[in-house]
Amino acid sequence: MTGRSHEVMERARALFPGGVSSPVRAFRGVGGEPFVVDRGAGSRIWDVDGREYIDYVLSWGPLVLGHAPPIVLDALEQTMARGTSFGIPTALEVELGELIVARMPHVEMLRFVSSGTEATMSAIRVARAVTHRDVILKFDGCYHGHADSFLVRAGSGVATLGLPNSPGVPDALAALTVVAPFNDLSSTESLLASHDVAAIIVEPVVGNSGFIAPDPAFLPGLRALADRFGALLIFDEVMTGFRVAYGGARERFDVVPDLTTLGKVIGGGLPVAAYGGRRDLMECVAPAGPVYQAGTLSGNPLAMAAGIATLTALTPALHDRIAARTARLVQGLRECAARRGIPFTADAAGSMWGFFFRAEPVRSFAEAKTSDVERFRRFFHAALERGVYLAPSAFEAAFVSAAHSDADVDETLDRLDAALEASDA
Ligand code: KE4
Repeated sequence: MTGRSHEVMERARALFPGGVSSPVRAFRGVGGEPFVVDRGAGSRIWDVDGREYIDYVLSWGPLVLGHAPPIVLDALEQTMARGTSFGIPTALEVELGELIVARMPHVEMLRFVSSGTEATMSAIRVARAVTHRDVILKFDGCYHGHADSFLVRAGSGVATLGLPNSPGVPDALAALTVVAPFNDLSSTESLLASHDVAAIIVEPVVGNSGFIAPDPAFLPGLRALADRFGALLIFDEVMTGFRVAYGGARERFDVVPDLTTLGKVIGGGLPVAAYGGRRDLMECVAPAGPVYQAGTLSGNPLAMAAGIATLTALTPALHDRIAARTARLVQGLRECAARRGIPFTADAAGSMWGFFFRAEPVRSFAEAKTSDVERFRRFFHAALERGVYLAPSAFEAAFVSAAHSDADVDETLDRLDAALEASDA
């Protein structure tokens, strides 16, 4: 990057590790220097040098209505005039909680927190407390935030940076996390038979190894195995919630987890996440029960207002419209790659999608890693040069918003077709 973006990043690198507030933003997975964003509106973002992009990262998932939707801005304006934080119960928390439970009735009770990491770390604390077991079972390439127990063969930025685990996580703690390949029920069963597992935690559709869909038998199989071995089943829906279906993965796959974690969309771009599920489990959380978890800004009124506005606007009809556009984009990309004879596989679930430069479909992180990551890097930059912003990593999912029009999809397909040609070896 040149111009003002470069100037700002020079200063940022002196202030922040890698010049960023979160590792995946640093373009380490694709090379080069990130642009500095100036503003967003609808499906578009502009960098500080005035370049415009059609955005398919959407703040890594939260912006299901697109950038700066008027309904959210109005809600924020009205709310902030009454104060920005209280640390006292507000009716806004109840309103957002009721909107979530109405769409996800298996979430009988929930607690708001401020990040997906807080949600997942709290969910496994509940699971360990109620089962009196310590071991957590996760899947290779899944990312559940940066709490110590999850930084074991994780996806997202951990995979992007090639960090198999993270220094600073005590071996004794890492040993309490066992890892199976996604879509592999046999390995999962073996681990459950040889460890007292408190909980299985899974991204029902993996968005942190690139996009990987579950085999039809996988999630029902996890439910049956969890029941058989006395472990809880946790759906980490921080990314899939309100994206893979109007009611999330539980609705799409008809499998009911014991606990669910949410984030991203439920805050509409402000810091909101939540964990919840069976009432008997959640009533173990302080102050109702002994499992302690707390947060100064949990249930923050501004964040609640943004979430209420977002979920209120996201009707079943709007969800279906975004999902249809996502499917058209993915099919169009498949056709572009096929016309050019490029090994390419792409998939979508609702408004979440992804692709790999590999001929065969991807069913696990190990398979994702055999895709042509170098080709992805060239394609990413060719797309960026043509005004399409994709996730700067081969191991991330992409998203579509209500603000992406049919014309945006047509324009995107033209630009990405040109990027495929330009990025040919
Ligand atoms: P946060 O702590 O970043 O709010 O949420 C952690 C998390 C938990 N579970 C799932 C399934 C997630 O996808 C995430 C966070 N996702 C990444 C991107 N894949 C956030 C982007 C980043 O790390 O900067």
